[in-house]
Amino acid sequence: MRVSPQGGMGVVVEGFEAATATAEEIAAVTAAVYAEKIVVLKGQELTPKQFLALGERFGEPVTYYQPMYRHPEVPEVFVSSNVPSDGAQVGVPKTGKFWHADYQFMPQPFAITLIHPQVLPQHNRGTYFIDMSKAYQRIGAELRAAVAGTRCQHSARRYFKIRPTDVYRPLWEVLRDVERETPPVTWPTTLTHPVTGETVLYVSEGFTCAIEDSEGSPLDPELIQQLLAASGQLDDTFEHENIHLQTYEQGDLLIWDNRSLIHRALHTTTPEPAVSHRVTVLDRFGLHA
Ligand code: 7UC
Ligand code: FE
Repeated sequence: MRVSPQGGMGVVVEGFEAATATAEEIAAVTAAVYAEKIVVLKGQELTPKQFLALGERFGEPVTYYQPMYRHPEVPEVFVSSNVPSDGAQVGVPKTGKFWHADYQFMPQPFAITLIHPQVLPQHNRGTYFIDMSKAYQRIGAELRAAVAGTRCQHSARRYFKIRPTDVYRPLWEVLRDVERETPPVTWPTTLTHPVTGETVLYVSEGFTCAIEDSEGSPLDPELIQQLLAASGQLDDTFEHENIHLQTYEQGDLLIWDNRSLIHRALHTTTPEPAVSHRVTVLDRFGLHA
């Protein structure tokens, strides 16, 4: 197993064999996920079952709460796909096209996300990332002071995808069900990462819906906009210094630290097929120290 830095953020691992990886190799990859935030395992060719088995070595896999995203044979595998199989849609097309951390709106956000693209379009498929611990260092002393002791609320409501079973339902009922099933969760605006000890600005354009002071009184939502702008999330040119674009080659398997990083999918706009599989795991720590 050879580990080398890639440009910008993260490391590339060559010679990793998922089926025979030793405990020492898994520990080294896990340590790299926390320290370097992104690990790209090259040359992987894993069935959904093998992919899940690899995920299990990094933590406890969590099955996505909405059935429409689940792989028909291996429900722990989340499928992003625009390719029908035997005429039926499998998974959901164009997922995650907004800045977020996975399950940020849930009581137990994932520690680590693994993505294994299956069918890669020729053009414009990738994932943008922002390291929110680096972003926190760069937002400036004034904003750091403004968020000290505050907490944010996060909700799935803005990017909740209409399900096939929602067709012809009144929108208010769908919205009511979203609030019942996934009521907003509250996290400190800055988290202490339980492994690295870094301070992470835990705010995203996709899910963060309110900010409050230490007593729970609402603060001006403009503060959220300032945090989004200062961290690079409102830059629609994607040229902000905080933004890292990760592109994929066939056989890449990406593992990232879902506490430190927010991400945003870059989906091809060409009519080409695109499929990727995802496994998400909890580790033995909470979201924050
Ligand atoms: O369809 C999607 O973009 C899924 C998104 C709302 N959630 C991803 C997650 O794991 O939090
Ligand atoms: Fe995501």
